[in-house]
This record gives sequence, C-alpha cells and structure tokens, in this order.
Amino acid sequence: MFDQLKPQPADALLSLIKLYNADPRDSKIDLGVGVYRDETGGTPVFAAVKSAERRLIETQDSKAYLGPEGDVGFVAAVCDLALDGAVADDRVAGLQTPGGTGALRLAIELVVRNLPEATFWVGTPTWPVHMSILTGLGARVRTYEHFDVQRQAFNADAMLAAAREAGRGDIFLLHGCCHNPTGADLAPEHWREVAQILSANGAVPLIDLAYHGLGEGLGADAAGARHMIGALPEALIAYSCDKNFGVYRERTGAVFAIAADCAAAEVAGSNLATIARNNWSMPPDHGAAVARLILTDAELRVQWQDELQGMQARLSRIRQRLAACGKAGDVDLSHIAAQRGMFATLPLSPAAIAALRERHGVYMAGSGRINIAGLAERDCDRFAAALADVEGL
Ligand code: PLP
Ligand code: TYF
Repeated sequence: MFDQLKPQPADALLSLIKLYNADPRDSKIDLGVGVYRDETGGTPVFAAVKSAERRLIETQDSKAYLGPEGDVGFVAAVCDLALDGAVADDRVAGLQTPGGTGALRLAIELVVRNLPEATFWVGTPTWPVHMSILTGLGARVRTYEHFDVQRQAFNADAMLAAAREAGRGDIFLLHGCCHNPTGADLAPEHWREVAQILSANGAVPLIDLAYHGLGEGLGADAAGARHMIGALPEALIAYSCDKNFGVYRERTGAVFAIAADCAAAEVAGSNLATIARNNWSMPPDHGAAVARLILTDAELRVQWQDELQGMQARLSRIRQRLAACGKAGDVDLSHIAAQRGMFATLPLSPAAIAALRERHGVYMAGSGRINIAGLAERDCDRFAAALADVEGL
C-alpha cells in the first residue's frame, strides 16, 4: 500500500531549524522559523507561565475529558482579550483549538464542507500553511497582491479591489496584525474601508490573529479586528496564544464564529464542535489551562502583559536599528521601521539567500523572509554588511 504514496516535501520553514543547528559557526544568525528570541538568542518560558504552571500542578485535580470545546474558561478569557466586548457574547461561538493552526483548520473546514461554492480571497505573500490547508481541503481560492516585495509596498488598492470583487458568502482572509511574512499591516482606515465593502457585498472576514500584542500592543493590534466585527453580521477569528504566551509547543489557540444572532451562533458552535471531534476529538489542555490562569488572575495578568510588552518593545527597537542601516547593497532596509511584528520579506534572489547562508551563516526562509527577533541589537550592522556583500547575486 505505501508504495502507492508520493513523497511529500518537508515544511520549508521548519526544515531550516535542522539546517541551522547543523552549522558549527559561532557567528551564525537564525532568522528562520517564527519564534521570538531575546537579545541572547533564547526563547525562555515567560515567568508568568512558570508561575501559572506551578499553580496548575498544585490545584488541578482531574485530567478527565473536557469535550471538543476544550477549556470554556480559557475560551471566554481569550474572547475578552481579543474582542473586548466588540460584539454581544451571545453572538459568539468559541472553541479551544490545537494552536492557531487548528483554529484555521476548523474555520476553513466549516466553510468548505457547508459552502463549497465559497471563494477564499487571500493576499499574497501569506503564511504558506494558509495555502496548504486551503488546497488540502479543496477550497476555491483567489489571490491578490497584499505586498509588492520588490517595491516594499503594501498594495492597498489590490486588497480593496479584491474585497469589492468578493461575493456574498465568500471568505476574505486577513492577518489581524504583524503580517506573516511581510510585517505590512492594514492601517485603521484600511480596516474601515474593507469592513464597509464586505458589509455591502456580504462576504465574511476570516481574521488570523496569531501575534496579538507583538505589533503595537494588545489594544492597537486587535483594533482592526474589533472594528470589523462590530461592523459586520458575521466573521471568523483564528486566534493563537502560542506566540503571545510563548507556549508554542503546547498548541494553544481558539476559533470564534461571530454570527448574526444567538441562535445562529449556537448552530455554528455545534458545527465547529462536530468538525473538531472528527479531527482531534478535543484539544490538548495544558497551554490553555495556563493561559486561563494568567488571564483570570490580576497579578499574573499584569506580569504577563509586562513580559509581552518587553518583547514588543525589543522587536520595535530592532526594527529601528535595521531601518537606520538604510540601504544595504540592493536592499533598502528603511521600510522595516514602519512594519510590525516578527517578520519582514526582503527582495533577495535565491542565490543571494544561499550566499548569506554559506558565506555569512545567516539563515532565512527561501522567500527572503527574515524573523526580526533572530537579531540581537549588535547583529544589525553585521547583517546589513552581509546583505551588501551579496549585492547583485
Ligand atoms: N497564523 C499565522 C500567520 C502564523 O504565523 C502562525 C504561526 O505559527 C499561525 C497562524 C499558527 O500558530 P500556532 O503555532 O498557534 O498553530
Ligand atoms: O511562520 C513561521 O515561521 C511560524 C512557525 O508549519 C511555523 O508561523 C512555521 C511553519 C509551520 C508551523 C509553524
């Protein structure tokens, strides 16, 4: 039987981890997979998470099944954190999911199974897993240019034109903040314009919020999503806690279906629960229990927010430092200060990306995406010099 199968490519981003680990040079720089790093290159467990984990070990008295919706206290706390009352609670159906990826999978499967005619509108470039989930489920997809990598410019006109072309029941995928892989986010007026267009044509936003708090802060980063939800009868949100609580391998996230009324929300929730049950039965508990303890305890919540704010401030600092390098060979780094979050995509050829790796020990995705957090402040000049060195390749 297995001889009938075709080999599948490994995930290119995750494969970079192994390539980097095998490089013996001390000076190597890892700008590959999207994991936050501190100035020393580490990805430590948040102190707030450690405290919550200790509390969990002491107080958790059962590990019996919870059901496909997971930890309902976690779901309610994340709903508050993300939406902050932008819609009435009874219009929201929420489920805990294995990470933001599980949330995306549920949201997309809900649509494809029930409304196979719906087209998903996707701005490019985007996180490759968006495309692989969509195509894996046989979804109809249309793309438009979100960001012009050569010009290093967000293409708002293309996004708005795509939104206008979307039809009733189509799904308009948006990154809530910290766009992966470009860092190019919608400005408040873009959120308002897209919301207005979708409210006229009946298309439904699917907002992927995987870096909440890492752009400008918890309020600003969710403002676009909150506006849109307030303005439209229906929306889907895929939320990840894996970055903003630093619990990547615990697979912690939630999906929210915002429906026109309470009855429709209940039906949407029951459909999500059925799909969850068929996929993974129920989500892993640990990360969500930890996030719930943090979000519902005043002291832990302040501690967590301080830690998150420190990460966001470091990302902004590195962005300023890189932008101050100006032109590095063919690449103008000055745009990086205006972008948000962990990523930027630079206009580099495959030959330049290979030379950065081989000559300079600088590892990045084949798309030219860099993880800003992989740079210590003292690395910025060296990185700019390495870019200048591969000029013309
Ligand atoms: N959405 C985007 C844009 C991401 O970059 C990620 C990163 O992993 C996710 C969703 C999924 O996050 P998780 O690790 O929680 O599945
Ligand atoms: O874009 C990234 O690097 C992160 C991590 O299959 C990631 O989102 C990458 C690929 C993948 C899962 C997570």
